[in-house]
Amino acid sequence: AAEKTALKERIKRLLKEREAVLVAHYYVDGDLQDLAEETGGCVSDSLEMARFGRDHPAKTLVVAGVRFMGETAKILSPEKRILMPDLDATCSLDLGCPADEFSAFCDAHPDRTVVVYANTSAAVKARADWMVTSSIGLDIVAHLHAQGKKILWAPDKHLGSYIQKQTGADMLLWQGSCLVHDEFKGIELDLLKAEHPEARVLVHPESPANVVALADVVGSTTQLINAAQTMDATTFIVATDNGILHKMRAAAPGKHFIEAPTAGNSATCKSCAHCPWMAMNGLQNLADVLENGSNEIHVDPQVGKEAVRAIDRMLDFAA
Ligand code: CIZ
Ligand code: SF4
Repeated sequence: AAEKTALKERIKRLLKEREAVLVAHYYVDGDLQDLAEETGGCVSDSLEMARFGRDHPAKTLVVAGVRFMGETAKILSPEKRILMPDLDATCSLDLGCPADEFSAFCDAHPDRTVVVYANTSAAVKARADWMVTSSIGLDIVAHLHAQGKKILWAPDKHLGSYIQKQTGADMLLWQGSCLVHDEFKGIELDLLKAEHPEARVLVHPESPANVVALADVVGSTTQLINAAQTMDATTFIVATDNGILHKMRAAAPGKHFIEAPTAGNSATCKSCAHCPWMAMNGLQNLADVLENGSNEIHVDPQVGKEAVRAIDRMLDFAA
């Protein structure tokens, strides 16, 4: 514990010395979320992380999250230095949607408006008309559908089919999934609900349809935290990365949170609902990158220029 405190103090000092600001996702270790908050940085979902980083005057942003979040920060602020605790922290959605295959898919369907989720590489965003996050994807697709547009959606098939059902839009779906949310199980969730009839169920739409069907609230991380805070209930079952519980407990003190069951919930694996790539962010590697200025994110400037259009469309829509 003494070691941890020393490490945190060192990080705070380095952030000041380097004139850097820490931006952390809800799914990373609670210590990093606390540090971001205490040092004037930001803890949030990927949409808010991107906006905060763009608008903050610091010349260096340290992004505690996964690679696409660092890339998005770089695309929005090419003049800033973006560092990440571990450059190998990726995402199964990003990995499952290689730019060359995706580009060929788009070429085969030129009549469709290309909408991609934030969890993609810079090169995939460069091929898209729109980038969306889970907090705003539904509204943007509804807007495009109202204009009579047909949509090509990538990469998350669960989020895509959820949005398709809600909006009635014509959507062609790439078949990607999040390795964390894909593990939530409807049958087990139904049993857990029966054990806790008073509980409200909060589900992120990257989860399978039979899990989403059992939800009281379906939403992005920020929307789920708001629901936990404002809903008139004291017990919640939560189907998203369990890193979010840190913020939920702080936002809704006195309330009780239960992790939704995953395939791996067993005697050997009590909490499988945690992203292995988010978990690569820690105090030690954060301190190291601040000390050395290592692990800088680079995006090809031409790719960045093409990708920023899809992101700016979303930000303008959100404004
Ligand atoms: O699952 C993720 O990586 C999420 C929810 C990212 C985000 O949009 O904040
Ligand atoms: Fe990707 Fe899922 Fe990890 Fe989010 S939780 S970064 S969607 S693998």
